[in-house]
Formats: sequence, C-alpha cells, structure tokens
Amino acid sequence: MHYSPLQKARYAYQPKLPRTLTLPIDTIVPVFGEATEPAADREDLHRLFPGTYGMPMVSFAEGRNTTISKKINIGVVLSGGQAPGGHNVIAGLYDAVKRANPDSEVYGFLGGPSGILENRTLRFTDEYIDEYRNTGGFDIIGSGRTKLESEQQYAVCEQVCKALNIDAILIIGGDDSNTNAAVLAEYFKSHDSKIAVIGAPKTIDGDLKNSSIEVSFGFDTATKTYSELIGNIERDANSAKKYWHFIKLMGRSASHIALECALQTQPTAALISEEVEINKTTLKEIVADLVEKVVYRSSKGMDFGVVLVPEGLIEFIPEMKILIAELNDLMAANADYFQTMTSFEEQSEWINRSLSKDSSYAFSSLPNNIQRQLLMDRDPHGNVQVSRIETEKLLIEMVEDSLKKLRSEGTYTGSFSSQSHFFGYEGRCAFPSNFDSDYCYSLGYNAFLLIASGLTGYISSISNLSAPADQWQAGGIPVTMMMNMEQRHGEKKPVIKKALVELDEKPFRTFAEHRDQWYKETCFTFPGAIQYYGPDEVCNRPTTTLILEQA
Ligand code: FBP
Repeated sequence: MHYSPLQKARYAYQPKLPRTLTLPIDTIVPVFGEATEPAADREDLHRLFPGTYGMPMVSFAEGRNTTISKKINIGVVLSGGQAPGGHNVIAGLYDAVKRANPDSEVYGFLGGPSGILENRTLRFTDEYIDEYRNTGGFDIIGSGRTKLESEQQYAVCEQVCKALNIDAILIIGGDDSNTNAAVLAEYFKSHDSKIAVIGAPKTIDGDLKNSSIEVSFGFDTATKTYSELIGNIERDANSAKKYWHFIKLMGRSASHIALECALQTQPTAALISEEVEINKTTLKEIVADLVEKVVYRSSKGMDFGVVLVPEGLIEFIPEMKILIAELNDLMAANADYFQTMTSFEEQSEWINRSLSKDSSYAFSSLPNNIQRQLLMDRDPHGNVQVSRIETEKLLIEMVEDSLKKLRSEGTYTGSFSSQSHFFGYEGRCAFPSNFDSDYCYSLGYNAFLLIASGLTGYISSISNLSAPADQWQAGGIPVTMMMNMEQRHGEKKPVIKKALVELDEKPFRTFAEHRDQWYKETCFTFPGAIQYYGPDEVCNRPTTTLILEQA
C-alpha cells in the first residue's frame, strides 16, 4: 500500500477532545438535566414514543464511574451521503470502548443500514482502524441509503443484533436516519429488548441542526473545499476578465452550503433558495435579476463574474415546486405505464397532457435537457434527484436569451461568455479539517459514554463549537425533543425538523448586507486550501456561519 505524505501525517494526528472527555474514562459520569419536551406536537409524539419521550438532557462531568468497564459490544452503521469525518466518529467510538474494556468489541455494518438487515459485518481491530484515522470518505465500512422504517425491518435488526451479541447500535446519519434511529430505539424499548440506539449528526448539507445540535459534521470540510475551488475560479475570472462562472453547489434542500461559501468567497451573486421561496420569486424574476447584474457590470467594463446556485433551488421556485410535486405524483401513480414509453417525445407528450394547465406551461417552457432531467429516476422517497438537474445551465441559457433580446434592442453591448460547474462530490470525502477531525472523534467518543450510561434514543452532542475544542461541551439530546409531526407521503409522521436557512439570522443578514457591493464592485476573497498544520487562526477556524451564529 502506498500512502501520500499527508495521509501518513494525518494518521498520526491526535484529535482534540472536550476537556471532560480527556479525563480517565472511569472518572467520567453522566449528569442528568431537566426532562425535555419537543417544541410542538407533544401529545402525538408522547403517544408514538411512550418509552423514550421526555427523557432528560445529559452532560458529562468528573466523578467515579464504577460500571463503565462492563464488557459491551457495539455495532456502527454509516447512513446516507458521505461527509468528511465519518471515519473519526468510528475511531472515537472504538478508542473509548477499548479504553473502558479491551475485551469489548465494535462491529461495522457493511454498506449502510442494509448491512444490519443482511447481517454483513466486520469486527474492528487496532490495525484496521488505524488505516482510517483522520481520513475522508466512508470506505471504512461503506454507506447506503436503505431506510430502516418498518416493524418487519426492526424485528430483523433485533434478531441480527442478538445473534452477534450486540448491545447497542450507533447510527451515523442525517435527519431521516436519526428519526428512524429514534423509532428503532422506541421499538426495542417497547419490545423489552435491551439493545440501545444512539445517533450521530452527519450531513454536509448542514440541515441537521437546532438549538441543541450546532452543526452536522462534514459541513465544515465540504464548505471549505468548495470555497477553495470557488476562490480559485474567482481569481481566474478576475485574471482573464472574460467569463461568467455559474457554480451549482450541493445541498439537496437547504442553502447552508451556498450561504457559507458566499460568506467565505464574496461572489458576484449567490442565490439562496429559502429567500426565493419566501419572496415567491419566479424563475423569470431570478433571471431578470441576474441579467440586471450582468448588464450593470458590463457597463463598468466587468464582463465577468461568479454566481453560486444552490442545488435545491429548482424545488423552491414556486411554479417549479408545484410542477415537481405534480410530476412526482404522476410518475409514482403511473410508474408501470411510464416504463412502457420508450422515447422522450412520447413521455413529454403524455406528461404535458396529464399535468395541470399551469404546470404544463412551466414544463414546456423549460429547455429539453432540463425536461429530461426532471423525468429521470426518483430517489428511494420518490423525489426528484436535484443533484442531477443542471440548474446552473438552465440559468445560463435563460440569461443568454434575455441578453440576446437586449442586444437586439440596443440596450446591451457587452459580451457574455459562460462556464458552468457543479461542486458536490469533490467535497464529501476530503480529508476532514481539524475541526471535523476533532468534532467527529469527540462525537464518537461521547456516543460510547451515552451507551455506557444505559441510554437509548439519544443523539450524541458536542456543543460550544466556536470555542477552542477543550471548551466544548459533551452530552446527549433525546431525539424526541427535536421532533415534530409532518405530512410525508400523505401521512402524518414524526420527524426531526429539517433546518433551512433562516432569513432573520445573522449569517443570511450579513450576506444580504454586503451582496450589492459584491456585484457592483469586485470583492472576491480567496480562502485557499484547508490547512492542517500551522497557526490556529489558519487551521482551526470554524465556518463563518457557526462564528456568526454564536457571536
Ligand atoms: P445526506 O443528506 O445523506 O448527507 O446527503 C446529502 C447529499 O450530499 C446532497 O447534498 C446531495 O443532493 C445528495 O447527497 C446526493 O446523493 P447521492 O450521493 O445519492 O448522489
């Protein structure tokens, strides 16, 4: 095996822990706070989670722990999209488990939640774990998007865990996976099974956060990676002064990634889906605004720029949201019939006939390639896969059309030459920043303490994250406290609320205060590559979003 010098150096990196977690493991004890309640839908949630509702918040403090060295076996699963730091959650868990009792074991379920259902596991050893410390990716055990959501699946999970003598499962996932983890915890409890379920907050999208979870892991590294690339493109744009770059950024729903990258790089323009939705901005209006910026800059001799486009934008534009919802329903209800249509012409003719008048108009006004992308396979939830819709190209095409008109009217004489980019996969498996290395290791270490404290239905929580790591607070949050009831596929379901960008909070307000200046002048900033070694302010700075939120 050949290792790059950075890989070797990262293997040797010792992640920082909150001060309490650096104590000898048998001198850390749980401290229970007040009973918790969710902000809404209390009756429904209490009825659905009789065994795990209302549990107290937990933190950890110094004290004699006489039970921590009990032998225990834990299974861990990675669920959903990759996020830098996942390997360290497992390394942190493993180190804590072995520190408490070297005879305890940690198993990895292979390929995501389906690894539990199919009983595919590996048993971690020191040598195996050491190959993955402080590295990006989820290849340590692989990930998958199978949902654990039926009683039948839960019964299989119980059988598999019993067969392997597994006492607890750590589910590392996003909002849906942690919701399902809480339902599984409740299932085990109500079936008198002693198997515990603990979650860890993962997703580069940054939309699993609330008053108790300050940020999901991976957001820090992914946004720094994209910002480096955006900064490089800005320098290129500013050097050649001949291209408008339209950059689509991952983030299936929320625009946290686009907003954070905008704060780090000060682009010419950045669209924020949540603002588009609140203002009910139509596609035409979005394009008109971009055209205004292109024309203004051109009049000042700046025929170049950088525009950030969040991946989920298309679903937040009012007429597109209705169109996509109609398409999802139509395609779900006529899945077999739809499969029989072999040509795109046949499909689009049938779609146009079956849609409402407004949606049919919206659909037919889109370029062919976008229409095709809207008809592609749905994800396991029946939703359109926004990462495969080339919104950045759609915007370029529409801006070009409008500029052509202006040119023919003689009101625009500049040149508009464009380049399109999509940054998503580039950032999901990067070497985790020091922040994500430390945060993830702490989340995993802390998850063991929750399990060893006999808890279930909790999410591992590390808070006070804008402070240096030794001042971070370790604890656990009952998942039911973060839930509410939402309509999902025609049914009311308990779910962890997805955190979208809040327009009245500091990160968005800071962006909104500056964006006019950013397009009127050229204010690009160049964050450069993630630094792992060097001065604190260069290597250990959290995201601007986190700093502004906690200022
Ligand atoms: P998670 O929510 O599972 O963390 O995944 C988020 C994400 O990275 C989105 O930003 C993106 O839309 C999606 O995954 C892409 O999924 P896939 O890896 O299946 O192409």
